[in-house]
Amino acid sequence: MKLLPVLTFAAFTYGKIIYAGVNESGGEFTTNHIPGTFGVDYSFINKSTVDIFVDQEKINLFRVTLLMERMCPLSTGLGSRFNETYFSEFADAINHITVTKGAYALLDPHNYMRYNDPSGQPFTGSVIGNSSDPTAATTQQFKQFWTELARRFVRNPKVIFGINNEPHDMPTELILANNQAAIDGIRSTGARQLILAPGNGFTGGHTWTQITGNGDAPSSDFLNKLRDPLHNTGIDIHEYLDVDFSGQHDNCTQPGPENLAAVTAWLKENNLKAVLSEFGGGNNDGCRQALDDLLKYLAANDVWIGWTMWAAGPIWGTNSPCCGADTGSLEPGDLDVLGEPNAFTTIWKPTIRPNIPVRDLKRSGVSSLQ
Ligand SMILES: *[C@@H]1O[C@H](CO)[C@@H](O)[C@H](O)[C@H]1NC(C)=O
Ligand SMILES: *[C@@H]1O[C@H](CO)[C@@H](O)[C@H](O)[C@H]1NC(C)=O
Ligand SMILES: *[C@@H]1O[C@H](CO)[C@@H](O)[C@H](O)[C@H]1NC(C)=O
Ligand SMILES: *[C@@H]1O[C@H](CO)[C@@H](O)[C@H](O)[C@H]1NC(C)=O
Ligand SMILES: CC(=O)N[C@H]1CO[C@H](CO)[C@@H](O)[C@@H]1O
Repeated sequence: MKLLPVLTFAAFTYGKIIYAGVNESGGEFTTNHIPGTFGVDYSFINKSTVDIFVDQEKINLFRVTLLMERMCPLSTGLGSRFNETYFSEFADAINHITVTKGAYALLDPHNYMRYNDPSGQPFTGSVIGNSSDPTAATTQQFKQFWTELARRFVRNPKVIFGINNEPHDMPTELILANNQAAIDGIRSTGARQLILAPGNGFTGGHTWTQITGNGDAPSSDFLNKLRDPLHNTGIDIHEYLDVDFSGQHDNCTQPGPENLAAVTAWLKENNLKAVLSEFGGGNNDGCRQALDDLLKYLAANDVWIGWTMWAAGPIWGTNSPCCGADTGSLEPGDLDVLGEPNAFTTIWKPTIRPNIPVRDLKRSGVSSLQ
């Protein structure tokens, strides 16, 4: 992909990142203890943290994780019957972000498009819609789940519906079918908000146009076939910068811009937009440079409308959500495992903060692609 050096009409929309923020991870923690105890096994946000990010960092988007086995207990299965306790804890977090603070919240069922055994995520649990697996939740049940979740937020313009976190190792046709069912369910409620749809291969940007898993078709073959009557659905992409794209190594050896070139071209060809809803890098100069390159690339290509970095969250403690022990989380005030300042100080402040387009960010109105 080459940027045209000439001034065209497109040049005026150059750099239109309208969402910037952080993952709030915790609602999905301790997957071997379901339902678990709020505040111990899982928790959604620390409200003070959200306040810091909105008031001081001026971001406008939080991606908030939930676990579908907690929202829909196994005893009643995936669908429209919610655990009202878990829902109210989740809704309290979403309302703090959206109503109290006026930011946008990306609802993220953190389930890898699987349901019934999250204990060994990302690999356990039946693939949703696997008709050869009698214990699998059906695509129809997934639609009922999304219909119910959307119904409960239909009057909140500041939510964004993230269909699911990181599908992988399943037929790409089935990801399309499950995504379409979710879109149909959401729109059946009258909800008009932005929807983000994931692809295969952990929704990785670098493999978007390639076969992943054991011969699963490229996401690019199918994800351009989604139908949304409101034309308010975008693509949800993840991209880490370490050797195997896992976000588990200290060093950034993957060039973000080159690795995203093919998906960027595909988005342009198909007139689609995308949000990079997970990315990260470690606490070293190489990663700080690589992260800066990545965010500048997103800003320079107007098919990218937003990003959320992985991850803040109230119960990471000294753990590193990403990229080496000395990285730590993005939760302000927490330390890393060495007792040193975490990524909020060492990575966010020097590298991410200067890339937040504070004046361009969307602050009001129904979540949308522009
Ligand atoms: C929430 O964040 C604030 C500000 O960083 C901190 O003082 C407080 O201890 C945190 N609360 C919990 C329960 O982690
Ligand atoms: C609902 O969630 C609460 C809070 O996690 C939990 O205590 C309760 O056992 C759950 N109920 C069911 C049926 O899973
Ligand atoms: C679907 O279920 C069958 C039977 O359990 C299993 O062999 C197959 O691997 C499953 N497919 C996927 C994509 O998980
Ligand atoms: C990471 O990069 C540093 C600095 O270039 C280097 O010294 C170190 O060996 C690298 N670590 C790994 C695991 O490659
Ligand atoms: C790269 C990274 O940190 N990924 C994490 C995403 O979040 C889940 C838990 O929700 C972790 O298991 C992953 O390691």
